[in-house]
Amino acid sequence: MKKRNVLKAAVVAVAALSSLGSIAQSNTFKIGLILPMTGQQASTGRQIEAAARLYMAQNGDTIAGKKVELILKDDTSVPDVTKRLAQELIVNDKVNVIAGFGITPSAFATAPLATQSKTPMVVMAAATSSITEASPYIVRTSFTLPQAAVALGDWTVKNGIKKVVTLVSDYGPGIDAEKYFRERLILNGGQVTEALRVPLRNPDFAPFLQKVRDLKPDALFVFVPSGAGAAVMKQFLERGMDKAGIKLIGTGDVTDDDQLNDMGDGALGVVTSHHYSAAHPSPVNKKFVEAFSKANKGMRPNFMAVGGYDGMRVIYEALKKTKGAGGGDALLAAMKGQIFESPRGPMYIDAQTRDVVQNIYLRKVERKDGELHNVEFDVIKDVKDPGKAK
Ligand code: VNL
Repeated sequence: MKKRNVLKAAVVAVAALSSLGSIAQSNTFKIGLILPMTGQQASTGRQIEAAARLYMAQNGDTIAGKKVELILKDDTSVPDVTKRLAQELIVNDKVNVIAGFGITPSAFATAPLATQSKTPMVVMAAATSSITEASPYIVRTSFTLPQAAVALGDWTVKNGIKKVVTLVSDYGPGIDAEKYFRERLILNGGQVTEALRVPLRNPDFAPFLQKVRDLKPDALFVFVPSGAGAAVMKQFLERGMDKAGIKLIGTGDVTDDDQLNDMGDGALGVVTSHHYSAAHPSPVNKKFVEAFSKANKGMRPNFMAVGGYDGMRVIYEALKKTKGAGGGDALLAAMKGQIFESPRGPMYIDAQTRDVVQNIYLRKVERKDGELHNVEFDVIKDVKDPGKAK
């Protein structure tokens, strides 16, 4: 008898606990943020984490009656690790959204899990065009390499640069950059005299740059991922390639705001195309840069930070719109078509492709208020990913 009562009590206690558990769970909204916090792409993780935390500090952590919880995981930019972490976040932590994804292979490795579990996946960094096609649950707030590269392909020939050597990291975004820059250059009457690809992991730029110096093109077009630009710049200058009359151009990843101010005067005059500059002259951006810097010991936000900040906004607004009810499909629907002013300028999430549509700026490195900046001098408005038309 006694034993049975104890058992009964235990059953009741467990039932109470589990219903408490489900109440607690339904009152929290969990975002699983997977980023490279260590390893070669650590600066991307640092920038995006800082931006996500800033967004939460500015907008509160209770939305539609739910407590927003950010669960940060370090994937060290190894795709198998990204996938395992995403699986744990979805199955064990029961997150409502997964976000982050520092590099393309990490995003591709995780996409099938988003589809299977119907979990919205907000890509804040990775920028290969085809990523959004890997799952109908992917929404992107960063950019695509074709978006950035096409604008520069137009600018180059118009500015008397005809013969170009391309140098890209040998994976998704590099291949996109090479292809779309080249197509546009040729369309305008220019020529790619050599296309060089360097490994993503532990690249040694020296032999490639030596080759470029011998080829003596009008310009060297570069795509390397965020964090690798300073090494390219240093070796480019050490070889005196600027003095030999070779211009350095590229997508804005090479003059990354995270590193630009430490690159020295040799970087002055480098022209790039991109969607974000910390020097973008809008009140919204000034406020963003100031708040970011203040919250992070003077750190300057780069294009990764803005992808993280806007990604949080897209998630928050979707949560507001669905009033915290509904699952992944409702959230995803509320993410599609969002239109707003980002620190980068106006942008929206294309409802069909779930990809970002935004302005692409041409910028030149200049000294401004004593610091090196990507100063915008031209804009191509509302650029859709050119990769999607194919
Ligand atoms: C990627 C594209 C990564 C652009 C980057 O930095 C970048 C990517 C880490 O898709 O892997 O600047």
